[in-house]
Amino acid sequence: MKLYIGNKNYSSWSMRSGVLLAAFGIPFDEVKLRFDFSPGSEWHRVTAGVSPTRRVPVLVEDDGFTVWDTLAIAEYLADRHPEHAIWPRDARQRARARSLCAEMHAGFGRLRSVCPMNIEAFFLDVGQRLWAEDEALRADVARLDAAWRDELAAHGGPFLFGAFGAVDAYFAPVAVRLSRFGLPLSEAAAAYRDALLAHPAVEDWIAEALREQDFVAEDEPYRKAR
Ligand SMILES: N[C@@H](CCC(=O)N[C@@H](CS)C(=O)NCC(=O)O)C(=O)O
Repeated sequence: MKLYIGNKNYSSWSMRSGVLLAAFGIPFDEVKLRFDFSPGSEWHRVTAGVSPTRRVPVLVEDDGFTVWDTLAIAEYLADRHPEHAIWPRDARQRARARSLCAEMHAGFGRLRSVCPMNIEAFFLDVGQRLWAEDEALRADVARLDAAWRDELAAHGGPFLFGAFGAVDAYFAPVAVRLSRFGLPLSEAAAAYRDALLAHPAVEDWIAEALREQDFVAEDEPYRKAR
């Protein structure tokens, strides 16, 4: 099985699937494609052959079977690996974990657009300015904080439903955004953000992102160069 991903420094969607596979020790080969959207690039050549949406991540089985959406990848891995509690075993908790993943998948638009994932860079001044000026950003973070607090209080942490699962892999890139932009959180949510950043699969992803030392202008609203 292969997982095609983008730059680890920038690709929040790739991080969700990559961290999930690594956290559960599911074997796979990683194929990293640089975010280079210029005509004729390797990105265009390879994604055209494997990804119906030309986006990453995309999971490709050895027989060519393809799954091209992170929620579907989580479900597929859970189906293929029932030995792993990728979703909570309890039906009600599982429904809530899936609701949170769906909310992350489709929501938090302001946080995602003004605080893009950029693992190697800290934008604390930008974060402070945005926090003061941007009501929609504050609303996104307030909702995130409340959602996290509810599950942490119900299940006792350190992850949302106790042990690390798909929903936590889903929020790992958000933990990076919150920390890189220094956005304020409640004590409980901050502890969860830190637990996410300290999970070995997340730490490994971050370490590899730091080794990339790349600069993709399209993903850099706040820097002109590295
Ligand atoms: N809904 C998709 C979103 C994937 C996505 O937007 N991936 C970005 C990288 S983080 C991408 O491939 N962008 C390239 C492009 O838009 O051409 C998923 O869940 O995987």
